[in-house]
Amino acid sequence: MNIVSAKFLISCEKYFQTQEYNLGEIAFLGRSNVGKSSLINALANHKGLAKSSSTPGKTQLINFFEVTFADKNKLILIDLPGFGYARVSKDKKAAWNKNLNEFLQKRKEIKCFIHLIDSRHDDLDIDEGVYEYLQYFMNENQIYIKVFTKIDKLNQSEFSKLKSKYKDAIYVSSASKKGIDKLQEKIYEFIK
Ligand SMILES: Nc1nc2c(ncn2[C@@H]2O[C@H](COP(=O)(O)OP(=O)(O)OP(=O)(O)O)[C@@H](O)[C@H]2O)c(=O)[nH]1
Ligand SMILES: [Mg+2]
Repeated sequence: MNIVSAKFLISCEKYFQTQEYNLGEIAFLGRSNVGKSSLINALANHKGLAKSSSTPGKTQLINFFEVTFADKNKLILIDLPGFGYARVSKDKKAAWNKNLNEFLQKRKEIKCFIHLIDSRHDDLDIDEGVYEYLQYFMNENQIYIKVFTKIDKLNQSEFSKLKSKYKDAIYVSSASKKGIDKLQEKIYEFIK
């Protein structure tokens, strides 16, 4: 099912500033520069909806977007600040971590946590333990999906190797649009 329209709703710094929408929500998380904002734009087929940049640390707030599928069903996509962004002060980093942590734990409307991993670097320390961290507070209505990004950067043999290593993952390129339809189908399952 295709997404036919998308709109920005709100940016928040922390959980208590968020609003209720009574829609299923999908959260995109992963390290800075992995391609979260670009993936939201590719899914929504809307360039410039979420702000992306080649400089890490672009997304600094929790951003809510509403997308509408061809059959009029709607979902919320949530773009998050990347973790591991180093070029801010220690205090700011600690505050971000606290805000992000609280948001992920309390926002029970999130039906799906999409963990983005750069397909060229599937073994970074920063991605280790993300699943375990989420498991501490996820409930039975929430699921976790690994999505490998930037697959346009892999050659055929690298791609085959990665695919055989993570059989349940989804593989996408926001640049070539490969795998975007598959991810659209997957998130459509979380319509309320
Ligand atoms: N080749 C290629 N580049 C991509 C792809 N997706 C994103 N990029 C590039 O990667 C860079 C980072 O993309 P963003 O979408 O801003 O990444 P982000 O995860 O939102 O980063 P933060 O907001 O800093 O956490 C940009 O230069 C994008 O153009 C992709 O599928 N292929
Ligand atoms: Mg971003």
